[in-house]
Amino acid sequence: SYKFWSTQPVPQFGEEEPKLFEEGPLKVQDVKDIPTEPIPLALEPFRWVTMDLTNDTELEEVEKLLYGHYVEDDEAMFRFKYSNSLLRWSLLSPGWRKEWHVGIRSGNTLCAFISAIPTEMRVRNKVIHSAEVNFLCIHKKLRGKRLAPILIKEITRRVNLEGVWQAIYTGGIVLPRPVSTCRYYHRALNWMKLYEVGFSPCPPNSKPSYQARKYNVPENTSTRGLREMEARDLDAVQDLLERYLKRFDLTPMWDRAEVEHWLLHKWDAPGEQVIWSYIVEDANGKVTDFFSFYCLESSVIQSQKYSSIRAAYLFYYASEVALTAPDDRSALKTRLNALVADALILAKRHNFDVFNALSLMDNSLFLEQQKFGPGDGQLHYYLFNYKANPIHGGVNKR
Ligand code: YNC
Ligand code: MG
Repeated sequence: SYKFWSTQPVPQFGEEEPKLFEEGPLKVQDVKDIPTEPIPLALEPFRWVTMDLTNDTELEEVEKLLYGHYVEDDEAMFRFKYSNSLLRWSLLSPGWRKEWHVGIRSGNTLCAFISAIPTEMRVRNKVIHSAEVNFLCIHKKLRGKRLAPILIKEITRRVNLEGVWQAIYTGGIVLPRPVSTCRYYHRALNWMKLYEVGFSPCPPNSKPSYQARKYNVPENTSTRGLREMEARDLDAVQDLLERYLKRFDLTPMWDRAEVEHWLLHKWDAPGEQVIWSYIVEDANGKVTDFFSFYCLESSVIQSQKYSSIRAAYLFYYASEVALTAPDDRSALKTRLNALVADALILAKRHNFDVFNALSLMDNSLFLEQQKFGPGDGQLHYYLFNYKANPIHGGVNKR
């Protein structure tokens, strides 16, 4: 019953294969066969536009569309609130193309958007030059009009024109057919606020004051050699992350410019920082570990007291412990718990209300011990035009 998705080069439900199959593209095409004109937008008065996100006015328009119309939880209590600086970080990454920032205007009003950025993705032992599609958004008044398939076909056309045939995307809804499924976990840092906005319920048999105390974190970090990551750490972090991610089946492959962008992105004004990255240096000055988290606020749709929640999302991390003692899960568990405990302290210090993580990479080793609780939402990972066996991966969502 997927009218659109059943026509696309994605694995369909009911076609699951019982055992290992050969992985690869579903459909092979040639750039010369890709239309050079946009997909027809039959509906008047709508027209395609390419958004220039280096122009603050146009960036602001995307920010405003998402602010009012992007992803909400099931009960419509919270909505993702992507700041201008977070959008710049997400969409102006190395190799970005203006043509992949696609809007639909009605008159002068931006009423729909979809985007892609280039990324090298490794699926098991194959590295695929691909696109990461994100920020599909249609104005609430235009829902249910089959505009989403048109946006998806148009971004596909623009990506294909660059000779890119595979894509990765994530979503909360089930479509044909997830290659991986993760759950969000939440660790309260400011429990009382999360309680007051309706994010964290008070369990029966508990009291708000007890809950608030349960989620207290120490004042100071405890890992020796922990400090903010700097430009001089780039080579070491790139090397460590690459070796660490080899342990997973679905990962990005970052070159140096991407490591710099994703981990050390600079901000223009106070309050605009999007990414926090830390490294651990041993007595010989060697980088042995690193971790990072980014800031994504959520609007609280109805609250007298608070307009938003400040959430930190665990991003990439790596530890030499996983590589020197690959079979010693307990050593890695100890190390990751120490690192994440410090990440919580740093996030609290930077005024975050909650710390989120997905059930991917080695996160199962610390989620429970660090008092993360499962959220209700699932996040499904999809590959476009690529057939792959089910995966336990390490691709973080932004
Ligand atoms: C979705 N999230 O199933 P069928 S995530 C993909 N991703 O098609 P209409 C989606 N497809 O079932 P509406 C989807 N949501 O008939 C719906 N669909 O086959 C499919 N929400 O279209 C749906 N952002 O226009 C159905 O639906 C068809 O008006 C229905 O619009 C949907 O960014 C949407 O959640 C999501 O703004 C735009 O509800 C709208 O309801 C909305 O009638 C709030 O569409 C915001 C929101 C989605 C966030 C994301 C990743 C998007 C990935 C898109 C797929 C990319 C494929 C790869 C392309 C490059 C290929 C190369 C190479
Ligand atoms: Mg529609």
